[in-house]
Amino acid sequence: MLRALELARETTALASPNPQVGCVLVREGSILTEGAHRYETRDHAEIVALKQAGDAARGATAYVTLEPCAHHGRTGPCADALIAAGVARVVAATEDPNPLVSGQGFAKIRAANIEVEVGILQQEAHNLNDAFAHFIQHRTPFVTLKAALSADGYLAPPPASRTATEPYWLTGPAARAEVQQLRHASDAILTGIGTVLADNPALTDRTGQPRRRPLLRAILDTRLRIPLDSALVASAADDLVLFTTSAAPQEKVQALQRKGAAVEIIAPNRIDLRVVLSSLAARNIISVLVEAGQRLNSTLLREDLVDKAVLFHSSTKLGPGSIPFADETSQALEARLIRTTRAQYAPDTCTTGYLHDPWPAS
Ligand code: AOF
Ligand code: ZN
Repeated sequence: MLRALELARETTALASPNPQVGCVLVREGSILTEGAHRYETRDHAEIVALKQAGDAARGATAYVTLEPCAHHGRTGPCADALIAAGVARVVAATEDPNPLVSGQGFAKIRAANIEVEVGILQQEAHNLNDAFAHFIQHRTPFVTLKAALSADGYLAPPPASRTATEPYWLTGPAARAEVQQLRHASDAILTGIGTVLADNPALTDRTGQPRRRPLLRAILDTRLRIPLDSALVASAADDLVLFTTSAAPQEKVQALQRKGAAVEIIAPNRIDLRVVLSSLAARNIISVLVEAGQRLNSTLLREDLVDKAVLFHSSTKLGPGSIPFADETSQALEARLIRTTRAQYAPDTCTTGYLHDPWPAS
């Protein structure tokens, strides 16, 4: 199962909007074949492994990180394929949270008199598919709020003390490399115009690792103030969407569209975050990473739209007058998190936790 999880992990950015799934076929204590699901090539993990095994799959044990499917989607049911191949036993890490599948894949396999064991390394399997579990049940993206905080809980020095329009780095290279991994694992990144004007960020995935579609950069900009020469607009290539209102000047809308940005007018005068998330869901975006300032952080938290928080802590103090994390302090947020874990990205530390567990209770 550890190997199956590793195979699934290798499909980061290659499986969405489907789950990351790995499968290992084992016979007489040794690995026969392996498979993982990639969205582009359609075959589910089990099918990839079964095709390579051929007749040798008869009598084998299939280790899968997710319940084999029982439905007809872009492919036929994996449960049927496992039965037809004569597999003797199926070991799964967790049930499929997809209402079309959950429990039915196992039921089909058991009905064919094949032994089924569920729950091996379940937590690890859950961690891998938080976004999928959330999306498939609610049809809105899983929202992760990331922030880098000073020792006294601020996001950045006071605006007046800053000279150049470039990002202010509180955390070191190790923490910033981890942020790149978070971007790589996300379908979209979301920020507000305040951050764009203050930092001129690129908001790109610079890991160099393959992804099946570009990281979608989504910006909330009520009056469409984004500069035409900003790093975001300069690098737009069907991967930049600006959510705005009818307060946006028509000439600016057209100028931005000419530069390859999509402009979406959300409502007459206010950007409703639920509408933004629905619009992203309509684009098959299952995970959104928020890298924003005080205002968007506050609104998302107030409207209970944050599912997971990743808070990097630097030992630098910024002092009073600096930019707060949100209306809620980062300590207050941390106290509300569940399933909290801590990690070191020397010299910084990182606290991760959930506000909502995306997995159905088992
Ligand atoms: C599996 N093995 O490797 C994956 C599964 O449209 P389809 O046919 O690709 O079906 C997608 C659904 O199948 C997805 O929502 C999830 O429930 C399940 N994914 N199932 O047996 C796999 N990727
Ligand atoms: Zn399947």
